[in-house]
Amino acid sequence: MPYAVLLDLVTASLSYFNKKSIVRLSDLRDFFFDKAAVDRTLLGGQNPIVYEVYDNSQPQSEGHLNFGVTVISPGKVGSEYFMTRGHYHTKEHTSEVYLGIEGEGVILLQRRSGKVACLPIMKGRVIYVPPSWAHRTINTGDGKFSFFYVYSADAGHDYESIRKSGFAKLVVEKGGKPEVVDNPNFIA
Ligand code: M6P
Ligand code: ZN
Repeated sequence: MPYAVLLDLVTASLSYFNKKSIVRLSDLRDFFFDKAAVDRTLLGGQNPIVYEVYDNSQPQSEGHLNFGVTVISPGKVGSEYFMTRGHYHTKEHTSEVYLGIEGEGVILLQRRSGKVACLPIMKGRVIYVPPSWAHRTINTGDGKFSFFYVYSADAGHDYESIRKSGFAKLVVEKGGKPEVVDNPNFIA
């Protein structure tokens, strides 16, 4: 059935979602550059929430759209800002749209050819992720970074490519500011 939800554009909260995911540092060890820094934090007894996803998850079939809000906490692992895993869509021809609601961040995009792009996201900014572009969002600010997203419900998330090869670029803090640098561990 058709339905409506409210998206509070100040608090970035949804009045309804049917799937909530909480992703902690321990879930992201393979995705951060500085694994020793991850291990130090975990060994120190801390396992912070890096991001949460409030999803309106639809049947995983062609024609449906999933939508929701992702909230990335402020923080860093070594000098790398808190971020999502990032993924290609398993169905490579599917696309995605983001709308910035709160805080500041960037979206890193990359094609399998190695072509990369990096776009800032802030309140009101709409980003189009075309087919075949992997995407990862990164919180470069001091507070929460929240955005709304919509994508094909049957797209699927290919995390394994990112787990193995990483993104070609890292978003790190240098001298108090975000900088996009080459990832020395990237496998083309
Ligand atoms: C966005 C969307 C979701 C995704 C989430 C977290 O909100 O792209 O599909 O799950 O970010 O990103 P990831 O799953 O790559 O960690
Ligand atoms: Zn996606």
